Parts: sequence; C-alpha cells; structure tokens
Amino acid sequence: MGNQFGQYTKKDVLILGLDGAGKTALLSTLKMGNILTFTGTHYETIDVNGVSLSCLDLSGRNKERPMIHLSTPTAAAFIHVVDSSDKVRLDQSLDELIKFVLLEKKTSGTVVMVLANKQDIPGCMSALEIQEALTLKYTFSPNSSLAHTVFVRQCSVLTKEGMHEALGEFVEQMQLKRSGHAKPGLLSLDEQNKVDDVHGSSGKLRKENQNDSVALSKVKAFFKNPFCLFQLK
Ligand SMILES: Nc1nc2c(ncn2[C@@H]2O[C@H](COP(=O)(O)OP(=O)(O)OP(=O)(O)O)[C@@H](O)[C@H]2O)c(=O)[nH]1
Ligand SMILES: [Mg+2]
Repeated sequence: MGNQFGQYTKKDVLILGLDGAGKTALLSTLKMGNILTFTGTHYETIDVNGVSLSCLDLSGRNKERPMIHLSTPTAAAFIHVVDSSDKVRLDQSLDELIKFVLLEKKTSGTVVMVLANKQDIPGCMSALEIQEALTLKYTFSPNSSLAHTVFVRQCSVLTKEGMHEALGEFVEQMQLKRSGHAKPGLLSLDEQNKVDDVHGSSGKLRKENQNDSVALSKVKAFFKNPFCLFQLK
C-alpha cells in the first residue's frame, strides 16, 4: 500500500467520504483482497475488469480536509463512500459530497458513484434511502451538458458483497463518459448501463476495456493541475 506521495502527481479517481466510512478499506481490499488498516491519505493503482485506475484515498479526518480543494480539480471521477450504518452523520456526508463535488464547477461532467458501504451491519440504510436523502438535498439537472453522472450503489467491503459489481459499473460509466455516451444526472438504482444501445454489443465494450490504456492516457493528459505533497502520519 503506497503511503508516500510524489509532488505534482495527477490522480484519476478521488475517493471521498467522512472518516470511518471505509475508503481505505475499499482501496486496500480492491488492491490486496482484504481490509488493511492505514490512517491518512493513500494513493494506489488498481485494476478493475482490466482497466487500470489511479485512486487517491483522501482521509476524512480534519487535518487533511484542506487537501480536498486541491485534489478535486485533478480527478476524472469520484467515489463518495458512505457508512450506511451511521444515520447520524448521513447529512454531513451528503453535504460534503454536494459542497466538494456536485457544486464544484471544476468537477463538472465527471462520474460520481456514491457507495453505500457497510451493508453487512443490521439496520443500516439502503442505497435507495441514501439516494432519497440526496435528492432531498440536491436538485439534479440532467439537461446540462456539464452535469455530473451520479449513481448510488450499495456494498459491504467487509464481505465484498456488491463491491466488485459497483466498481465494474463505475468503470463502465467512466468509459461511457469518455465516449460521450454517459447519461447526465442521477441514474436510477436499477438503471443498467445501456451498453447494447450505445455500443451495439457488450462484446464491443469489453474490447474497449482492453484498449483502455490508450483512452486512459488521453484522459490523464487533461489533468495538468499540479498536485500537492502529502505528509502522512
Ligand atoms: N462492518 C463493516 N466495517 C467496515 C466495512 N468497511 C470498512 N469497515 C471498517 O470501518 C472502519 C473504518 O474504515 P476505514 O477504511 O479506515 O475508513 P476511512 O474512510 O478510510 O476513514 P479515514 O481514513 O479516517 O477517513 C475500519 O474498522 C474498517 O474495518 C464494511 O463494509 N463493514
Ligand atoms: Mg482512511
């Protein structure tokens, strides 16, 4: 697990969310197959269905909050992790998503996955409940070409249930976005990628996945904003 940042590094995917939501658990599980406990901010490159994603796991702790403003303009896409068992702080979590991503003009047009984590905890909120809470707070305007593509999915990083499916969909939405086919606004929970509609066949999309290093390198070229030096604990 990388725990040192180089200066001026560009990042593709920014993992956000309050402290304790499961950001580091997600990244370590995707990278190494199980939850590892690290504090602070981490950078890792992971592979999702053959697509390489550079991920920045930005600590939710106060000390590192100012980094959000520096890193959001450099991100191609966002994963906002929510602790679905933490009903008390759901408002705060969604407020941060709205403030740092949805209302931030520099992130316009990006893919945003809200990941309702910790579904293994009895009595936790479902993705639908979290989506409803989000729509009460924020009005999506799908008609704008600059609108984010937002979708809410649920998983348990602990049991891995739903985790790989959610990440797979996230990558597909990133690819649709790059090809200009992503649907802006809030995607419904049961909305599947209209892969066949867009690409003619799912086989073609899989082929595009394999060629993604070229697409990714083009995307990376967009993100020329300097990053910052992270000092880890
Ligand atoms: N029950 C359960 N616990 C989880 C799950 N995912 C993460 N956790 C636990 O939640 C705690 C916090 O997880 P982290 O990944 O460190 O949280 P974080 O979002 O990185 O928090 P900060 O780095 O402080 O911003 C750890 O004890 C994890 O083991 C899950 O799906 N279910
Ligand atoms: Mg963490």
